[in-house]
Amino acid sequence: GLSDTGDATPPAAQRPLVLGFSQLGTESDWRNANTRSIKEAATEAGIDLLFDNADQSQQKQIEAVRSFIQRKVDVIAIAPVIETGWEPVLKEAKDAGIPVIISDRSANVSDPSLYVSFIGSDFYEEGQKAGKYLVDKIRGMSGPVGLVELRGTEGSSPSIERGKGFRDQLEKKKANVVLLRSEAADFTFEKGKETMRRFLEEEGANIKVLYAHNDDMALGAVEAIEEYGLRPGKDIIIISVDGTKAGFEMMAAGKINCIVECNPLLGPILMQAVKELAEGRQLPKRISTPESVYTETMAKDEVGKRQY
Ligand code: GYE
Repeated sequence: GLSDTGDATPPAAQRPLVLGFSQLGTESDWRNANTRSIKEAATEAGIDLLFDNADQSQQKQIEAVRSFIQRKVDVIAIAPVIETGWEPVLKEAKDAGIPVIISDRSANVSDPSLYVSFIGSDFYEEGQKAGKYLVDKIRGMSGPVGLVELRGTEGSSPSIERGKGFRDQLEKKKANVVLLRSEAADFTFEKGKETMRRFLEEEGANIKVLYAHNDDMALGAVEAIEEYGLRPGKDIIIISVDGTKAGFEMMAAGKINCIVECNPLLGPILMQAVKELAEGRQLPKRISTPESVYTETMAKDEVGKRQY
């Protein structure tokens, strides 16, 4: 009830928690599913969400975090567009006594006390899974098999790690491949299409495999391949990452051969973490979500079950 001291401010436990979330952009279906998941989970958990979309700009993300600090939110969460450059603003949050959760993409910091937990996927493992599929798929093909790669945003942890895990796996298995072209296409459909069109103009039918760091770029590339007069999924093996509904539909149509899943539905885990922090509990430094690999033969059964 109301205190007789005349102080109208309710005790902390009765106030809704306030979470400031800096989202990096709207580049892909994965991202939009991630945003939806966070907004829905906040509503469901009764957490006040201050949501800021930074349009791929780290500077805007830093400004958003500063405004969250000024507004004295309870917890800050950041999905970092690129890996580096976060130390100063994380230090500002720490000095203000506000815990920071890194979500989705990782941030490279030398002082691990600058954030409480990283909630997101193991992108290196995703790259390894993609490499493993490729090695099995090209077994028996006469080589060297021509490969092209559409990388994600330059400097982003998923692009760096998906590239590394993939390369390490190919090397380990001594895969008989030759990397013809590799370019950043920013995780977008348009850039994926445009870049694949250029790859085809330059390398033509030498291209036997495409590894795309996400579904949106793979879907753009499918269009470019068809316009060029080749058959995606047949003339060119396509391996992608994410597992969006649109990606699965393309795989069910036989135009994508393999999708390594990356789960964007991080909202409920994030809200749980925010609540636990508010209760003074310690979070594990690393929280990851279970993920699978899907191939053509499974696509038809799975496509109807996709939530994003
Ligand atoms: O794979 C891609 C998105 O950071 C894991 O970003 C995320 C990646 C995702 O644009 O589609």
